[in-house]
Amino acid sequence: MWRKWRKKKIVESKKISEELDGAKTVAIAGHVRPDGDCVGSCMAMMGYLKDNFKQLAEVDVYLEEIPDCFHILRGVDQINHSCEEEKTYDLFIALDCADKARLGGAVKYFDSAAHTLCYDHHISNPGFADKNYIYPDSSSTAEVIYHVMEDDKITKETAEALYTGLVHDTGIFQYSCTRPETLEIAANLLRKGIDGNYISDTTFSEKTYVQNQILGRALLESILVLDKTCIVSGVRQKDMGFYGVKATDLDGIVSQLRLTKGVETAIFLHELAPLTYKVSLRSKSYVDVSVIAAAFGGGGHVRAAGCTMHGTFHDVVNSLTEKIEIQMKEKAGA
Ligand SMILES: [Mn+2]
Repeated sequence: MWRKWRKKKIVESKKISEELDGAKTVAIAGHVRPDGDCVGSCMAMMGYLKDNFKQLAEVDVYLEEIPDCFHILRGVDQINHSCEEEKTYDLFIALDCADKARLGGAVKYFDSAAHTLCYDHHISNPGFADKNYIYPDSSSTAEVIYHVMEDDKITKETAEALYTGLVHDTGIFQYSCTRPETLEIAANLLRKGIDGNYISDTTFSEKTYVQNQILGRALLESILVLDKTCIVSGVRQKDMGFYGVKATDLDGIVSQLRLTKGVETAIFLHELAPLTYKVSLRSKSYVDVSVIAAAFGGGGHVRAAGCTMHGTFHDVVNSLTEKIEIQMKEKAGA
């Protein structure tokens, strides 16, 4: 079933107005540890539905705690961070979520909803909803859902949320997932009168003092392996305690590592617990890190992916570099 949906071109996906199908109550949720695309897409969808479909009695968003920088977006104060309440919805919309388990606590509303929809751009998404619109070539879920909205019904506030999603998943339109369509959408959103620079600076570029400190520490302690084509660094729990940083303060470190000249792949390990690491992987031009992350139970995109691994720092790095080396040898032999 999902394959049929997946094959559809984005221009052929129905507008969201046609998907509501008499629904009166809608729940929207993204993935655990929400990022800019996840928060932006959820806020944009909520805003668009509330602004244009007065017949909807309830439009509720469920997300875990969000980073402070996203508090500039309209509607974030209405996000439900708890999934305690027993409610059933006519329609559940999953956004930017590659698998059902990553919905976190909101999965119970997904399971009990009369109908479910999924909009996403993760290549690893198996299509877990009744209807799935998954476009791995899209830069972001914000890009996917822009196409199911009517441009003239997008308010300035919804445009700000969509733009945030684009900015975060493209690294301010720098990553290779940025395509002509992405910039066309960004242009349309800027025409709504939004302040694109302000959104990029406050939600993406700016770092707190401790974020810069931990970034500096990670860069200082990085090592080059695989004939200097792979850069590796990590942050241990005791370092996080020393600098007083949270997990979200580590966002962006792996991207900075990736920018090292001569490097194809960047590996960043965040120690979650003794012998347990959250692994972030990035590549520049040919290593498919989504395959490597998937081999260790994770997922993501061709140039950006992640997983959780167990073992010592060196064991984890060795397991990862072994897989990277296989791909590099294949490339060299090709
Ligand atoms: Mn995304």
